[in-house]
Amino acid sequence: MRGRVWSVAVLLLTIILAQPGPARAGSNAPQGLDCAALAELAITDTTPLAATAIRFNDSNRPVIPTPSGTVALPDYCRVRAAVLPQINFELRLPLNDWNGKFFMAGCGGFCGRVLADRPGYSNAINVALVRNYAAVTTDAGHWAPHAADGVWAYNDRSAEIDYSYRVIPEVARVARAVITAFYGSKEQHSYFSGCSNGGRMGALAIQRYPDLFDGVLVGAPALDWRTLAMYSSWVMKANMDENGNFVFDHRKTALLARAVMAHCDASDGLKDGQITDPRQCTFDPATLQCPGNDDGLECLTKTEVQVVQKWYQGLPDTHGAGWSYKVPLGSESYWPRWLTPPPGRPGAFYLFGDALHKYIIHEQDPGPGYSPVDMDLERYPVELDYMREIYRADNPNLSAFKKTGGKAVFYQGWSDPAAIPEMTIGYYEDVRKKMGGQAKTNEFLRLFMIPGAGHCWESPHPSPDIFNPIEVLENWVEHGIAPERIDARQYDGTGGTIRSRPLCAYPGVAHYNGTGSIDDASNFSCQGAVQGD
Ligand SMILES: [Ca+2]
Repeated sequence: MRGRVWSVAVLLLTIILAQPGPARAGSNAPQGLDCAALAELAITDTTPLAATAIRFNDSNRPVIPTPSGTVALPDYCRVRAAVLPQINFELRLPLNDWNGKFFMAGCGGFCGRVLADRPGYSNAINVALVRNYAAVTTDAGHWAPHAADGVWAYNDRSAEIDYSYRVIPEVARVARAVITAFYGSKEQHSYFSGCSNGGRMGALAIQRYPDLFDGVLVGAPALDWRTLAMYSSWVMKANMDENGNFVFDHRKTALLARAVMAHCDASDGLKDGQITDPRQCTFDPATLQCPGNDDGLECLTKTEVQVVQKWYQGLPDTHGAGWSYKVPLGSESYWPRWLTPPPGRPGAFYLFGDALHKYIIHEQDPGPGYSPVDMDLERYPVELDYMREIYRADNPNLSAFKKTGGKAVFYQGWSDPAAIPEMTIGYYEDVRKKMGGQAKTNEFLRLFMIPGAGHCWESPHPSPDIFNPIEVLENWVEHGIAPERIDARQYDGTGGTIRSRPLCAYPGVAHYNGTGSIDDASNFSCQGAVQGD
């Protein structure tokens, strides 16, 4: 139903090879090639495919955790290949009961691995496969030992372009060709889903390739790698002493988290261990300062107070470029992983920032001898403009996507110290302005802010954040049910629900109706949504 490029070679081979095969079990069986025969497909700019039928029995069938509980993985045809020059992907095609739909996953961080199975990770595709999607995931054009590695991009413009955007239409093109060859028909609906860099890919998909997908899920998007490079430099410098050592003791994050929650919890009108919108609260860490020159785990030193004050105040806009991104209040419990690592550990955000600065965000990469702390934040970083244009996914003009009937659901944790909430909200505000106001934006794009949630796959968080985004998007695309609120749950670790709470289409927020349990979403309504413009 969408415009797409078809390889003549595929169609010819499909006609030649699509002899009637042995009857397959199950309903809605594929009408095209056998799985193994997919290896013979010739597709433009694609290395030969490897195709294997993966069948399970009752004793070895994997069970996949999903937001709706655990579900058994269906038998599938596994297709692996590379689009030239080296974009690797894995496509999984249900052997029976294909739902007639196509799902593509984006990849997190700087990608570099094909991670079809990793539970909860946005690169993984089993969450779609168990819904009988034909589902594909990719490494975005390079191999890397981990998602924070950037060496692959060292003065390699081709790899950088593949990683940024070329991967999206190319993998979709080849996956669609294989799907059509296998099932004997095109898909009826198509979806893209990603978080972090995968969210950036989703945003880029609706900006650059508006007719590629019917529905797109965009989680905590890394919309602008230049801003995140500057932000990483700034949070790192703010936390360093003159000898280059980190100042803030990671063991004090719990103390700080408790103090912020105690101070800000009621700012939303409900003392419930959640901060609905951190912008409604200000907190001065000096209230935790140790007396005199004391130090101890139950108070902050003067220099630690200064670090946290800088982080909460935000990256100074010393050059008029409009950056004032802050480390969000309420994100403290995630800091040891991202910003305040234990001794000997680098901190995930510093790892990403380091690779960004060395290999990814400069037109001429400075390489391994450079560090984020070498960046001069007092002047406009003209040297980052060139690569910014290659990576950025912040174009608010979504007219073409809206015109095709496409739908997009954005989601973002309010306590995400990596993909900063204000960057996502800032982009949403730009879209709302460009697209003619709230009502017109609501017709095709909605943003859901998640109180208490950190970055993407760190879920579950200690707050109601469990929902099934695919289901939300399916309902909108296929049944015209636009999401006004999403009732999210918080699990107790054994499958039971501790509490539920609505997530509201931004700028709406969950408001307690005044009666009944505050742990039950049905006692809340979404309020504060802007009407009209
Ligand atoms: Ca509260």
